[in-house]
Amino acid sequence: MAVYVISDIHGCYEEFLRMLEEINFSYEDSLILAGDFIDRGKHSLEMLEWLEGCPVNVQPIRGNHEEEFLAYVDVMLQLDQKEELATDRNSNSETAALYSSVQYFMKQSGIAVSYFDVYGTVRNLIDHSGVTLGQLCRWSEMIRQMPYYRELTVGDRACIVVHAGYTESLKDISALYSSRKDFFLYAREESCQMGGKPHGMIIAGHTPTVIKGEFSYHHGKVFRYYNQEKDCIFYDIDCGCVLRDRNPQASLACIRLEDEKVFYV
Ligand SMILES: [Mn+2]
Repeated sequence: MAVYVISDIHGCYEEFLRMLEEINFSYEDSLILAGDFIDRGKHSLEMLEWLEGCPVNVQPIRGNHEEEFLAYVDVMLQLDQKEELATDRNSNSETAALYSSVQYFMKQSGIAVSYFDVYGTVRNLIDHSGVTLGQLCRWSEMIRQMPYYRELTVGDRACIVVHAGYTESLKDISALYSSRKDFFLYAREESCQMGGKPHGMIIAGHTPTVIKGEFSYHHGKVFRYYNQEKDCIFYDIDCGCVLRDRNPQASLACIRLEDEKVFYV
């Protein structure tokens, strides 16, 4: 029985399934997914569908891409209500029309359309997979149930799994962040510098370890940092799987918490 963590799958559904095989994932183990299941990669739909039916020993956490997906669906629902469009939630063509209306109203209001559905994922789901407003609402409700982090004890360490960074108090990060939530979702190098937990271990993703110049650059292997002052281990396990086409060092990583063993696919 072991606890595994995978982060930043970004629609790399096939690699994700291969990883489950690689670690021999069974009903006796548990798996925490540290967010960013969707966007950028080709198979956001498959990831959303897999998450909907995922077994109880899989615990998803939300990443910034899920948080943004929620916001896009909310904008669609708000416009539908405000303009009394009465969009049929089971109709793909009416969902497509609602999507276009959102873009139209943004243009009319002088808001850059590029702020909405930044990665085009909602558009693709509607245009290429026949997705309806009803499905989008179901997925956004699913995401709303996902916590921002999970805490568990591994050996003698308090272990936190989070998308980007963890801090116990807003005071420690208030120079750069206005809420702990923003730190959970968006922290970069501050995760090591300002975040952490005394005698703890933080497992995060968010910043691919294949990007030169980033704090976590490690040739596509997981990045590990030890903060002596806090006696806290920090891991960035986003090895940039979705960037693989452009970067041969990129891969999908999975860490087993008990012995910190890392698997790559
Ligand atoms: Mn992210």
